[in-house]
Amino acid sequence: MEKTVITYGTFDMFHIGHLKLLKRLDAMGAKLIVGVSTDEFNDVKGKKTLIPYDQRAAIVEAIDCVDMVIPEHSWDQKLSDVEQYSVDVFAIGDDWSGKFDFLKDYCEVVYLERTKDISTSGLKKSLTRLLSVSSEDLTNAFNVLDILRKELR
Ligand code: C2G
Repeated sequence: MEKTVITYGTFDMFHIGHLKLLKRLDAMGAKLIVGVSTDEFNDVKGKKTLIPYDQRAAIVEAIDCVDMVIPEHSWDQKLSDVEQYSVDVFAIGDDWSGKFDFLKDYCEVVYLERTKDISTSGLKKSLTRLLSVSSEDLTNAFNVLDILRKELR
């Protein structure tokens, strides 16, 4: 029997952790619905995003294994979504473990292990470190590289 699976997330700065999760969800069912958090809802979640909702949603929608993207406007829409889309499985990363057990009366609830060593916040920190390098340091680094390149010829 074909299953409908739903998940929700911000999917800011889309990365391999997001992709692996969506692919694992795809393997669980025939139809994968993804609720992408709107910018307004991210304010409620206290999440600062770099990429606006329309672009985050377009990226998720472009992924082969995703059948439908819906906006996630609030914490409270999951139950009505489960009913509206006849969802068989609600799944999300285990950073949310236990948080959505109330859905167990309406559909299967699965928490999947997060992909290690990758996160949007980690990517942002790396970017900040990279951008905080002064132009003088960069120039010096390039000069050293130039010298090394000449030495190695
Ligand atoms: N994820 C993962 N591995 C990572 C990072 C994220 O498996 N290294 C998963 C998360 O567990 C989540 C999904 O990818 O299931 C999207 O992650 P976020 O964009 O951080 O979503 P979040 O802000 O947790 O929003 O109502 C639920 C919320 O909207 C979830």
